[in-house]
Order: sequence, then structure tokens, then C-alpha cells
Amino acid sequence: APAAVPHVALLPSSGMGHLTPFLRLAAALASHGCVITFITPTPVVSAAEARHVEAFISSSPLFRRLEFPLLPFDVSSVVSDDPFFLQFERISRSARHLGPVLSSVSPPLSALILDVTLTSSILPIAAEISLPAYILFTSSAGMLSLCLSYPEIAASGGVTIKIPGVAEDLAPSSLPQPLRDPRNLFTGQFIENGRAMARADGIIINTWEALEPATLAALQGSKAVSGFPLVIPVGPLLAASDIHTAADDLVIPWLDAQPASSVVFVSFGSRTALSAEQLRELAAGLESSGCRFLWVLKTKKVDREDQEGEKAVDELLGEGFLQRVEWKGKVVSGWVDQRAVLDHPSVGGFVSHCGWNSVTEAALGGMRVLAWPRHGDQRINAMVVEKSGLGKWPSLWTWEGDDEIVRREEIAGRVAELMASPAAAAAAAKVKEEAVRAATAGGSSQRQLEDLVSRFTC
Ligand code: BUP
Repeated sequence: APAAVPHVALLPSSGMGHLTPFLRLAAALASHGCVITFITPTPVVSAAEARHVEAFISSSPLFRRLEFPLLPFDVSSVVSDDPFFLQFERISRSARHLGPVLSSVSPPLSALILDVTLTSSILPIAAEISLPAYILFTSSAGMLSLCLSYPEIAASGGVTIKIPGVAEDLAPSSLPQPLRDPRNLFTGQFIENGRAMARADGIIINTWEALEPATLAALQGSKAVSGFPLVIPVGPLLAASDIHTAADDLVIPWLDAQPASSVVFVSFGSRTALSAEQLRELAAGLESSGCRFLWVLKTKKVDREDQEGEKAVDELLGEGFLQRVEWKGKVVSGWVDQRAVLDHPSVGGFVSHCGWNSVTEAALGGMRVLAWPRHGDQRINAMVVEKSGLGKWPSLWTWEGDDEIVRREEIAGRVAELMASPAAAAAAAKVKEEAVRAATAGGSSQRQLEDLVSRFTC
């Protein structure tokens, strides 16, 4: 018999971009009466992930933690140098051990929600034990449409790239870079997961009707791919638990002292390092834009390897930079609470790599965005930013694989233009209004969440 109180297990894969929406979804489900078992594949890759899971679990007695120890894995057997993609593969290769772990959970589970990157390996495991399984798609509906269409695109040789609800004929260069190499680990995973998603009980996604209306209509109207499951837009998912860090102690008091909407926030996400030359151009561009700025500077892909402190920043940006910009700019190399920054009244604009969580946080903060996509799904997400009115994307700005450097004059001009535009601020404020409406009781996404929870109990 179905449980009166739904008990849901969540299985994220790897990287903050994937973990964050899982934590947020878990909190949202708990607020709708679910008990949560949060599965942690161990060892985790980054210190940030370990910290956030820990803080989340200790924030409520409704959350339980279940460790899923991974099998050793020979990385030389696959083509990829990305530690997060390698972890997706390692989790997938440990999949057969998950069945007994899931079966042993008490009280019995009502459903499993798993990360899209684990679809093809974990869905069959859930099916074997007759456990309903939902995918959490951790990016935009635009990217979901690409993912569902890609097996067909690849089979046709990728000549015409039609993504329902997004683009009728997309240039191959707009696809995530690894997809240009069929041997890449990411490409194989992407195709297999795109095919396997059709067998899920539903695809949960952190977006909302007003942000991606055409794409959601295409997906929900079954126009994208025949026979694919229910798409459930539950966004924008709200913050789960805040973590206060040493960098926040530097940043928040500094922001408190700045004029309203005067600061541009610059971040390329938790796993993107720019080249040293591009970093120096960005520094010079910010300096000559005349705008106040707060810049989270990542130098390595995995945070454990990040160099901390002023010396490292000085070495990268050229001696004297920090002193020269002291009155109007702050550069931090550690983890800051980005959501708190984007909600701060002094922050008025966001130069972003367009990781999907960052886009949803910008929307909730009503923050105009200057999109600078770098990897993976970010280019498709930047299209959403532009189409929705949340921001602008100078489409010639470089991304992975392109050697061209965006020069300081271009950066200075674009940043100054963004910060001076009342029209851009008003358009972003409208996106915020719609985002808040979707996430408020009675809003489209709240209704979707309620439906989802009722499915767990019937
Ligand atoms: Br960096 C950084 N503080 O200092 P995305 C990131 N974040 O709170 P990504 C901080 O991490 P993938 C920091 O607010 C967002 O929720 C940020 O996710 C938070 O980008 C999350 O925006 C980052 O999806 O993810 O990390 O590049 O590449 O895995 O999609």
C-alpha cells in the first residue's frame, strides 16, 4: 500500500551545479510534507559539495543521509579530463550496488529522483525493484529539448540542428563543445541519457512557464520527441540552507557600504577557470568600465586546488591592480554565498557564465545579466537569458575551444552599458515578478510541485 507520508530518495551526481538544485528540490518537497533520504555518492569531488550536504542534513530532522560508496574506477579507460564527468561515470559504473541500498531503506521509498547524468545507468536499477523514478534535469528547458532531440540529431550526422521550442536551425558551433567529438565521454553519456529519459515517470526541471514558455509548450505538448514523459517545471527552486564563509565576511560588509544598484557582480561559476590572459583583460575591462564590481575569481576547476589570498590574485591580475581598484572593486577567490550577493540591494548587474542555477538566482534577484557562456549548456542558457529579457548576450564572446580573447575595451563598454540601462533593469525586474509569482502559493510551479507529491502517494 502507498505510504501516507511520501518518502523520497534523491540521488545527485557531481558538481555544485548539480548538487544545488537537488538540495533545493529536497527542501521544497519537505515543505510539501515529504520525508527525504539524500543519497551521497562518496567520495565527493569538491569540498564545496561536502560542506553543503553536511549543512543541509543538519538543518532538519526530516532529512536523512544515505552514503553510497563508489567502486574504484580506472580513469585511463575513458576519454575525459573533467573530474566531474569522470565522477558521473564512476557513479554509473557502481549502479548495480544501489539496488540493495534502496531496497533496504525504511520506511520503504515512494520514489527516487535521480540526476539526469545518471539516467541510463540508474533507471533500470529502479525498474528492477519497481520503484517509481523521476529525473531532475539540472539545466534549462532549452537544454532538455536539445538532450531529448540529440540522439536523432547525431544519427542524422548533425547537419540540421532543430531544437523544438528553441531553434529551427542552430549552428553546430552552438552545441556544447564535447558534442563535436563523438568519442568524448560526455557525448556518449549525453546520447544514452537522452534516449533513456523516455522511460522515466517524469522529468522535473528548475524552470517556470513564464521564463521558457515556447520550449515548455513544445516539450509538454509532446512535440519534441514522441513518447517522452511528463515534464514538470517546479522552478525557481528557492535556497535550501545558507552557508556562511570567511569570504562572506569580507563581501557583505563591503556591499553594505556601496550605493544602491551600483555594483556589478562577476562570476563564472564553481568550475570554470579563464585563461590567464583573459583574466587580465577582464580585470582591465572592469577597471576602466568605471563601475563598482565584485568578482569571484576561480583559478582551478576543483576548489581544493584553488589558490587563496591576495598574493595569488596579485600574481594573476598584475601587481598593483588590487590597490588601484580598492575604492571601487573587490576580488575574492573563495566561496561566497552568491544568492545572498544577488539579493543584495547594492548589486545591480551580473556578468555570468550562465550556469543554470546562476540564471535562476539572477531571475529571482531581478538582476540584469551580461551573459558570457563558457562551457556545456551555458550557450543554450544564454539564449534563454536573452529571449526572456533577463539580459544581453554579446554572442561573439568566446567560449571553450575558442582561442580568441575578449578585449578590455569591449568588456568595459558592455559592462558600462549594462549598468547604465534603465530598460535592462526594468526588463529584469519583470522577470523577477514572474519568477516570484511562479514560486508563490497558487503559482504555476507550486501547483506542479503539489501534483508531483500527490503522485508519490497514489
Ligand atoms: Br563559484 C560560486 N558561491 O562562490 P551554476 C557558486 N555558488 O554560491 P556551475 C555560490 O553555486 P555546472 C560561489 O550560486 C550556484 O547556485 C551559485 O551553479 C553557487 O554553475 C552554484 O550556476 C553554481 O549552475 O555549474 O557551477 O558552473 O557547470 O556544474 O552546471
